[in-house]
Amino acid sequence: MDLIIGKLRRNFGRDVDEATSQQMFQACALVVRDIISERQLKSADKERDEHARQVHYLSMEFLMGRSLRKNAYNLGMVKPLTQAIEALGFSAADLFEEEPDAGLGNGGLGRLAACYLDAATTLDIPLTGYTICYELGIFKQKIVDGQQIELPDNWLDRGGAWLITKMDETEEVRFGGTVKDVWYPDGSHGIDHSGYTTVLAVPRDMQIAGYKTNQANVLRLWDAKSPTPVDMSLYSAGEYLKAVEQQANAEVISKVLYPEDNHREGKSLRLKQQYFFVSATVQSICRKHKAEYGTLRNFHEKHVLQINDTHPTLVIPELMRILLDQEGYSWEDAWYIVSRSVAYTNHTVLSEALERWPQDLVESLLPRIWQIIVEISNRYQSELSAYWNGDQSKLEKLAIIWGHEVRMANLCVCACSAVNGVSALHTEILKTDVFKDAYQRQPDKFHNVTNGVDHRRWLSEVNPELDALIIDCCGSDKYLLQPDALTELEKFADDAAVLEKLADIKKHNKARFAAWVQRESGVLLNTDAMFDVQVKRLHEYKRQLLNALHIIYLWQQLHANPNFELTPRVYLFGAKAAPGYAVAKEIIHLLNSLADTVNKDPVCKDKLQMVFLENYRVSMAETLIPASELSEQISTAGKEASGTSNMKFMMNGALTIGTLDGANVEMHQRVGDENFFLFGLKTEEVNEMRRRGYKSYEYYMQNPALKAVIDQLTVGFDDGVSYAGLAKRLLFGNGCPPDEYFLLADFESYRSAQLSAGRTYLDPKTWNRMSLINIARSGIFAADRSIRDYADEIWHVPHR
Ligand code: 26V
Repeated sequence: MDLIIGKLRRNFGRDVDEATSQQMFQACALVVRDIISERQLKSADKERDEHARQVHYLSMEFLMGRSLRKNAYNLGMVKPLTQAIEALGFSAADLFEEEPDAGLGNGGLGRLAACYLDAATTLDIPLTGYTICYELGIFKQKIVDGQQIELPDNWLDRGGAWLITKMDETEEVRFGGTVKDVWYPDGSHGIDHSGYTTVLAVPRDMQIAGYKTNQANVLRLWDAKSPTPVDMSLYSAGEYLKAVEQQANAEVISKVLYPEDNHREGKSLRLKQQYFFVSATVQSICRKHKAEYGTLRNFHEKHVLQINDTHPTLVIPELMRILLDQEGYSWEDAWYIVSRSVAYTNHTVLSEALERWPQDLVESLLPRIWQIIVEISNRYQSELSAYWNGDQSKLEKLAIIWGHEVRMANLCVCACSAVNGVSALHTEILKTDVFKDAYQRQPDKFHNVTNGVDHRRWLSEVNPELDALIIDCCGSDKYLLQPDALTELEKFADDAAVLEKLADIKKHNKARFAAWVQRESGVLLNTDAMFDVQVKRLHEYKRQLLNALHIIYLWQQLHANPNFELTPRVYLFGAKAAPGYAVAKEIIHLLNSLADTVNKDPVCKDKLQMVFLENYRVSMAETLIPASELSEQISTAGKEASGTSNMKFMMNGALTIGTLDGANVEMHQRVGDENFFLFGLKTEEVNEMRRRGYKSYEYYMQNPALKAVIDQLTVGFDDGVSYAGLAKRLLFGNGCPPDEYFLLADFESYRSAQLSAGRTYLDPKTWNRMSLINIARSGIFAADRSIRDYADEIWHVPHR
C-alpha cells in the first residue's frame, strides 16, 4: 500500500484522496512493474553467467490485452493488491477495468504470441519477444446504423505504464540508398552502402512475469524515431517543411498496426515495418552476443529465432548481411550459422494471405537485402535443379523469386531448420499441398506443434469459480502447472452435486456478462436462454454468414409455425472486419439488420435473441467466454489453420458445434462424437467437390427452406436494406467461385447439429456431463504443452 502511495506522490504529485482512478491504475502498474523488473535483471544475469541458449520470438503482433491482474496473478499477489486498492478507497474490479487493452494484434496469431510469452516464462525458458511499439493498436469498432466504423486506439497514454524505454540500446535501421562492391588491397571484398535514410529503433521493454517462478522475460517493442528531431541543416536552408517531413516519415513506421488479417497488403509501409523491427532485433541480439562471446561464430549454438508467420522473414537476409558485411564471413560460413538459427511457423493456407513482395519494392527499399535474397534464391535453384533433374514445374513452385516477386514462405522453407504447422490437420495440409515438394525433399524439416492457450489466464483467472471447483474436486491446484491433471475431474462426470455446481457457475458467469452488456450498451440479455457464441475476426471462411442463414431459418420457421421446436437461444456475435474488406463489412451490416428485426419481433420473444457485440477484444472475451454455452467453430474444412478460441471455450465448459477443421479435429478426437456437435464436409470432401465443380445453385433449388432463407437476403429485413449482393455471391459468385466456402452444401448438416444441441440442452444432466468432460480433457490445449513441444523438438532448450 505504501508503495502505491509513493508512486502516486512521486509520479503524479498526488495524494490518494486526490488521485483519479486512471492515476491509481498507473501507480499500481508501476509498483508491479518494479517487482518484475528486479526479477528480470536477476534472470538476465543468471542466463549470462550460464551462457544459456536463448529463444527469440519475432512477431509483428502480440495481442497482450490487459496486464495488471494477470501480472498480479503470476506473482501470487492478486489478494494483497486487491486489499491495498480497496483500503485506499478504490474498487479493485473497477480499477482493473481502467486498463486499456494492449491491442497490438489482429486476432489468433497475436494472441497466441502473448500466451506463449506467459508459458515460456513459466517454464523457465529464456525467451524474448520482439515486435513494433505501435502507437495505435487494432482499431476500436463502433456500430453506427448497423455498420462498422473504425476509430483509432490510443492505448499508450495509460498502457505505456508497463514500458521501460532503453535509449542506450537504440539501434539504427537503414533504408534505400545504393550499394557498391568494394575490393580492398588485400583482395577481400566489401560493401559500400551510401545515400540511405536512417531510422532509429528505440526499445520499449515490457517485463513478463512467469507463474510460480522467479524467471522473468521481456517483450521488446521497437519504437521508430527520426535520428534528428528536425534536421537543422535543412531548416537553415529554408526547407523547414522538408525537415519536418523527414521526421514524420521515420516515425510513421511505428504509427499503426495493419488491420488486415489473412489478407496480403502490398504496401511499402508494411514492408518498412517488417524490416524495421527485424533489423533492430537482429542487431540487438548480435550486439549482446558479441559482448558476451566476442565472436558470432557460435551464434547458432546460443540462439534460435522463431519466425511467427512470414512477416519477420527478413531476419534471414538481415543476419546474413551482418555476418557477411560486418563480420566478413564467407557465404558458406554465414549460411551455416543462419540456417541453424532460424525456424518458421506457418499460420495460414489461404493463398491470398501468403506473402509475396514486388521485386522493385524490395530492391529500392532494401538494396543490400535484395542482393542477398537473389544470391540465396540462385543457390537454392541450383540445389533444387540438381535434386529434381531440372524439372521446371518443381522449380517454379519452390522458387523464392518468381515473376518479379519475392515469396516469403519459400524463403523461410529454404533457410529454416524447422517448419511447423499449428494443428495436426494444418500440418498435414502443409505436407501434402502447400509445401508438398519441399516436404518430399526434406521430410525431417517439418513438424507439428498444435496451438495452445494460457490456461492460467483463460480458465483460472477469468473463471475463478470454476478454478475453485476444479481445485476442490482434484484436491489441489496441480492443474495450474500440470494442465493434464484436469483429467482428474472426470471422476466426477456422474456426480450430481458437482454437475449442479458446474451449472451454477455457468449461471453466475452468464449473469455477470449480462450485467456487463447492460452497463456497456443497455441491451438486456435473456439469461434463461442458451448463450450461443461466435466471436472471431470476420472472414468469409469462418462462415459467420452460415450462422446468420440458420438464424434467418429459425425466424422464418417461428413465423410459419408457432409450435416450431426451438430451445430458447441468445445468439451472440463479435467480429471486426478489415476496413478494406467490403464483403466482411456487408456481413456485419446483415448481422445487425437481422438482430434488430429478430429482437423486435413478438414471435421471437423469449425464444430467439441476437446481439452483435461492438468492439470484440481480449478483455471482452475474458468475461464472455466463461459465460458461453455453445461455441461456434464452423469454418469450411481445410481453411482455419488451428483456431484458439475453440480451446478457450472448451476449457470453460462450453460445448462445441464445429466442423473437422484446425484444432477442432483434435478436440473432437479427445472428447468423441458424444461430447461434440460435429457437422459438415471434411477437407477431402470439400476438395473433391471443388474438383468436380461445386454447384451451390442445386442446393438452393432442392431445399425449399434454404431457398426461402437465401431469398430473404434479397428482400432484406425491417430496415429495408437488401443483401442481394450476398445472395448473388452465394449462388453465382462474383469474380470468385459461387459460394466459395460451401455454406449451402453444409447448411442441412449445420441445421441438424443445431437442433441436436438444442435438444441436448433441455436435458441439463447430459449437457453438464458433456461440459465437464470437455473441461477435463482440455489440458492438452494449454500453451504449456505447446511450448514444451517447441522447446523439445524445435528450439532444443531445457525447461521445467
Ligand atoms: C497476415 C497478414 C497479411 C498481410 C497483412 C497483415 C496480416 C496480418 C496477419 C496475417 C496473419 C494471418 C495468419 C493468421 O492470423 N493465422 C491464424 O493463426 C492462428 C494462430 O496460429 C490460428 O489459430 C488461426 O487459425 C489462423 O487463422
